[in-house]
Amino acid sequence: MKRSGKNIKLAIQKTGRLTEATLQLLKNMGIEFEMYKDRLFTRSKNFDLEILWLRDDDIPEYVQDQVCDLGIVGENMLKEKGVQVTILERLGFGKCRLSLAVSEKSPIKKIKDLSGKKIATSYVRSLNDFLKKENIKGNVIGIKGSVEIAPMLGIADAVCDLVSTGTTLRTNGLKEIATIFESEALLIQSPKLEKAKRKNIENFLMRLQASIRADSTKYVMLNAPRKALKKIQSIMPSMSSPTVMPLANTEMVAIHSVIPEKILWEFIEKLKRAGGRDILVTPIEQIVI
Ligand code: PRT
Ligand code: ZN
Repeated sequence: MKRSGKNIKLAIQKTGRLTEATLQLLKNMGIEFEMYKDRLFTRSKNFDLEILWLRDDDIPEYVQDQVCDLGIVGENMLKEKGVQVTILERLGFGKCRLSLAVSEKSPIKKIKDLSGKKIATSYVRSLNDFLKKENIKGNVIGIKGSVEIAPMLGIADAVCDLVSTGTTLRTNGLKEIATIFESEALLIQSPKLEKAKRKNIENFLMRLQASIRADSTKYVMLNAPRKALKKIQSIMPSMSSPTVMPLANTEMVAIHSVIPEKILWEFIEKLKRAGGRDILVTPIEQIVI
């Protein structure tokens, strides 16, 4: 594919917790590229796009400094680096929270008790911002990796780290006392974007949003007695306008609708109670609005 000035550079995590979901998202967007083992950057075969494979820590600055036009990175990393970039989309994966935790036996119960205490973290900026906002004078100890063992080693009274399932904290005899912020993966854009790239980014974003929308919804089809139609329409989520079609049996109708995945089972139970039957649920590939 011929490259032009509209070619966009996207930074993604090379290997880590965001990589698999990021690659799945690009695949759902129909963007094809070769996977190399020792890759630094890859060109898409069917979209004006170059992918740069980076450590997640480097992505915010690369996007801020226009080395890359776009990046996919955790909100936690963005906050920690304090960069100036534009958030284009929240991506719904890589969800976690930055939390404060102490040993289960610790006398520290609430954030005010952290005054004068040693807190180990690799999120020094985020923790300092939080302590300042809460007007607490803590002693922040910056360490890289394995923060959760700091209290056991006697080098800190508390830790500030990312948590998703909470297993790591529990395994190390720690309990959360406060959440500093919640985080998920974001699509970010360089603050100064070359004009020639704008249209291409619009197309990229349209595909991405269509994939995200489709990912969180299902297509539901069912048959129901015509007399149950009013009741069934009343239980449809407000944003969906169902398609209603006659059937050979004139007392029955077929109803099709797009339903948010998170309410799917609750919705199916209601449908059945209202007289719906032969309920089919299928995935949706894209929703372009
Ligand atoms: O090599 P590179 O620098 O690119 O990767 P990395 O090792 O620094 O980052 P990585 O791959 O661990 O995480 C990338 C991003 O995933 C983070 O910046 C977050 O946005 C997101 N994320 C989501 C998480 C977690 N969940 C998570 N649980 N990042 C880290 N963790 C760690 C946490 O630090 C702790 O050690 O997992 C442990 C806790 O997990 P639970 O499930 O036991 O609570
Ligand atoms: Zn990292």
